[in-house]
Amino acid sequence: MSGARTFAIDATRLDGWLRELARFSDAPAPAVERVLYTPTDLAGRAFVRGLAESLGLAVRVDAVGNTFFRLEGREPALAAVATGSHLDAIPNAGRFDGTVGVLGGLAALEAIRGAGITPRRAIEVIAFTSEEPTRFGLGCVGSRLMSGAIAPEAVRALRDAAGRPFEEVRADAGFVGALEEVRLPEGHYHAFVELHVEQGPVLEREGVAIGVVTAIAAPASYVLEIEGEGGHAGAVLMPDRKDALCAAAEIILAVEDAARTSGSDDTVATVGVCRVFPGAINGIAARVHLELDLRDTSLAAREEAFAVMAAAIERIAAARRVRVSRRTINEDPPAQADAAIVAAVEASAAAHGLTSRRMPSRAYHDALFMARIAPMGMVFVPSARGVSHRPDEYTAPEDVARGAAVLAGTLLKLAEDGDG
Ligand code: HGY
Ligand code: MN
Ligand code: MN
Repeated sequence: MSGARTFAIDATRLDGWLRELARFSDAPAPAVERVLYTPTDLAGRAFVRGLAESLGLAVRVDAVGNTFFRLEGREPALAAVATGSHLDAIPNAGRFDGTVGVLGGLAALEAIRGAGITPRRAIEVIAFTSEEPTRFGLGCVGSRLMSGAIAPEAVRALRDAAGRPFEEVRADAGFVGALEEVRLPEGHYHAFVELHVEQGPVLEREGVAIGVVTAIAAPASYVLEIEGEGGHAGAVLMPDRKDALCAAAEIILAVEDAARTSGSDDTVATVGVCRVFPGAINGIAARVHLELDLRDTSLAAREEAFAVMAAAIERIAAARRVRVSRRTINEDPPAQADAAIVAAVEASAAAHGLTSRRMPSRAYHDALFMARIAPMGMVFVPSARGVSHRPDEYTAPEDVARGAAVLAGTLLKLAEDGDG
C-alpha cells in the first residue's frame, strides 16, 4: 500500500470538535487559555479522551499525563507509528495551536478505520503534557521526559509561579507513577509525524495547502534578574539612581538589536515577561525579572546572537551600576526531519491533489524532542494572516481537514513499512 491512499475528512465535523474543545477555557471566547494541570486542562483532556474512546481507540495515560490513543495494527509486536500534539494553551491563545494535531490525528485514525483498514503497525495519537511553558516555565516537559531530553530530577525541581512543586501539582491533578516511567526507549516508535498550524504567514501568502517541515528551529530561554536600588521617586536625584527598570529597558532593546543585526534572518528574540518590584508609581524600581526567548534554525547563529546579547547586558549593568544574574531555562539544538517522512508527506499531499512546499518550523513542538527517539516529520496547514498565540488565530475547516487527510495517508504509508 503506497502513500497514495487518499482520505476524505469531514471538515465541518472536525471543526466542530475544535470548537467544542475551545469551550474548555479560562479566558472569555474567542480567547482560549488551558494551562497545565488546571481543572480546565483536565476537563479538556477528558473531552478528548471521551471522543477517542467513542472512536474505539485504546487509551493509556502515563505518569505526567501524556495520553496515548491507539489503533491496533495487524502486527502488534512491531514498533508503532505515532502522531500527536498538545492540548494546553497559553493565556490569550487561539483554538488551533496544538489541538489541530490531536483532533486531526483522531480524525485521521477514524478515516483509516472507516476505510476498513487495519494497518500493519499500530498507530498512536499522543496528547503531550505541557508543550507550553506557561505553568512551570519550561515547554515540552512531557516529550522531554519521553525522549530523555530532561532528567526526572530536573522536572522534580520545577516550581510554578506560586512556588508549588511540579510533583505536588501533578499529584493533585491525579497523575501517579514515577517520572522515570515516562521515558521511552529509542525504537519504541517507528516514526513520529505531527500535524500543526503553521503559526506563520508563508503558506497563506503563497497559496500553498500543505507545509512539509524540514527542520525545527533551536529554542533557548533565560531568566534575567536585574538588581538596582529602589528609592523615593521624588527625593533621589537622577545622577544618584540605580534604576533597575531603566536598565531592563536598555537590555530589552539591546536584545532586539542583537536579533535584528545577527546576520541570520531566522534569529528571533523576545522578552515576553517583565515583572517590576516594587511596582509603585512613586518607587524607583529596585528589581526587575525578565524572561528571554531566543531562537534560530541554526544553532551557531543562535549562540552567536546570544554572545552579543550577553556582552551588551554586561556593558549596560556596569554603566548603570546594577547587578544582572542569568539563569538558563533551556538551550535546545534544532531537529532535522527524516527524509523518508518528508517524501511520504509530499507523496500524500500530491495524491490528495494538494500543493505543498518544504519549510522550517520557527515554533518549537513536541516533534523537536520526539526526533531524538524516532524519525520525525511535520505537516503544516495555513494560519490566516500568519497569526497564532492570539484569539484571532484561524485556520479554515477545509484546511484543517486537508491536513488531517494528508496525515492519514502519511501515517498509513509509514505503518505499512517493513522491518523492525
Ligand atoms: O513557543 C513555541 O514555539 C510553542 O508554541 N510552544
Ligand atoms: Mn504554542
Ligand atoms: Mn503548538
